[in-house]
Amino acid sequence: MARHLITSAIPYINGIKHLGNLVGSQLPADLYARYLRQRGHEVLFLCATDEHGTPAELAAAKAGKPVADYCAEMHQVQSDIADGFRLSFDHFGRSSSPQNHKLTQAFAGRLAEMRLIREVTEEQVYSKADGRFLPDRYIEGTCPNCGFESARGDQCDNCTKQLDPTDLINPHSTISGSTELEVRETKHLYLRQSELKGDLAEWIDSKKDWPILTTSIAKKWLNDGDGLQDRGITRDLDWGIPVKQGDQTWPGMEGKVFYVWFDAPIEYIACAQEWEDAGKGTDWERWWRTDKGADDVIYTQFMGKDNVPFHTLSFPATIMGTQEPWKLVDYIKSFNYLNYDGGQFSTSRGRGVFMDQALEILPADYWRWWLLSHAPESSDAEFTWETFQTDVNKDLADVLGNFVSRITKFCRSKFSEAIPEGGSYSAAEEQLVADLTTRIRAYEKHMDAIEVRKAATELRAIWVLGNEYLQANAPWTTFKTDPETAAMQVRLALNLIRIYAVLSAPFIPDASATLLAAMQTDDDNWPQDVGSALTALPAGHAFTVPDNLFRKLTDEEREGWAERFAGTRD
Ligand code: B3M
Ligand code: ZN
Repeated sequence: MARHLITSAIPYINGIKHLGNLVGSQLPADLYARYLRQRGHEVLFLCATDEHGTPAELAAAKAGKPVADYCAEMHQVQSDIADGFRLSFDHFGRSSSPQNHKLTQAFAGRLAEMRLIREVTEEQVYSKADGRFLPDRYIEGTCPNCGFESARGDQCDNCTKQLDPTDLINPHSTISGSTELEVRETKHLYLRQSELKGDLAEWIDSKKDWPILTTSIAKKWLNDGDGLQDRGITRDLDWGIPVKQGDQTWPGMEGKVFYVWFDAPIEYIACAQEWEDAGKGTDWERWWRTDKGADDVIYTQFMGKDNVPFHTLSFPATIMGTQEPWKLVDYIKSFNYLNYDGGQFSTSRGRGVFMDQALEILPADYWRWWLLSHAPESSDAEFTWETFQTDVNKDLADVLGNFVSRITKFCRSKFSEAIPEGGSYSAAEEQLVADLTTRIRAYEKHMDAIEVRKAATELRAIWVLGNEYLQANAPWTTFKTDPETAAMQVRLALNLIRIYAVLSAPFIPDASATLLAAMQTDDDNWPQDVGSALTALPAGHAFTVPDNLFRKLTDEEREGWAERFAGTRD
């Protein structure tokens, strides 16, 4: 058994995330965490809200609230929605926590000690109309790299290039829209990450098993020439982690805060401290310090592709630069984008389905199944209401749901609400055991490798095996001439429900719990040996017929939803 540290990219505090965000980090991370726990591993699964920087300030201003209040409220909102989607974080922290303040300041202090921080008098864009500097998202313009017209001051969303506000062509203030901008001097701290280029290149090169999406983005910016240029880690903003060391000021840095992308990944570490301080666990350093036992931790990060440069270059540079025994990530699972009905999900335009709205219209499992089985791994994927309706109806209602309802109802009507005795297996059952074994081993292999779509395909095929078995062996027909054999077939199929509940739990945890409850068992042991797993529920074991597991989505619903989510969010 191993110890697995899992983190999902921490969502910005500035509003409720859409389904594209969800499937790009939190949801697959949850799938993996649930699976590893089921397989008996020790798991620490952490996520948090990313509360600093311009996204937080801008959203709070729009909501007309003090930014601290806004963040506290939105943290609760995001936390409740995460619960709604059954995201099984061991802790859902906050990057604005006192733990992260202290740790971020300590990292900066240590990096300065290692001579990896330099002070730079730099030119920043100042807006006269707004009476302030315009860092990061306070400014937008055309990307000098790809020509995208809405590139932000810190990164282009289209080509993922990290930018400085002064790089933008035809920039404007996102506060006032003003284009009356001028360049003024201000002093900032820079992380000398270029010094670490050799170490980073060697480290990334050693990661032969990483997804190509991850390494290609990392290498692109590593070798791009300016991809690894020294970057400012401080900002002229009010809200954030003050640039100082505890009570001590950092000369020349009065009134400045750390850049959100400096403190956000450090929150992965601080979150473990928060987890311990909240009384949910002990010894957080055992997960994060290689001198305190974390050398045998396997650390996996989940994120969308736009976050890859920060996790393959900037954050590792922060960690390596300290020359302290912090745990580095072992595997980075990154995702492409999920598009929405012929375009992009858009938070600013309210286009697409947002997490709260999704839960208003359907329970979590419907979304979890569809999103995970369409995870944008090898390329971008697209959500359409047609495919959502078709796939959910087919996979969940026709295949899994139908199997369960057919066999439980049949048993109730012809035998009783208890597992019947029946005779011994014939060739068809032996074949089914063999087929299930092959497919379950393949499912495990894909889950171990975090091949989300392949795992979903295999799970669906495992469900199909049960239906095909019932179809071919038709206990309802057998029953007329050979009730003994029919009883054996039913016993096997009812046991298969328990196995389905166990295997499906990482994808559809609520349905899984419903099935175990219906089968009146808390035996959630993984089917290591399929033959014996099919005897877990003995003859005479009582069960109940579960309510309809999944309902079918109607054409009227589909049309209504397509219309409702086409435009701006209400
Ligand atoms: N908050 C960006 C995002 O939500 C950012 C991730 C931080 S991970 C340390 O996509
Ligand atoms: Zn670009």
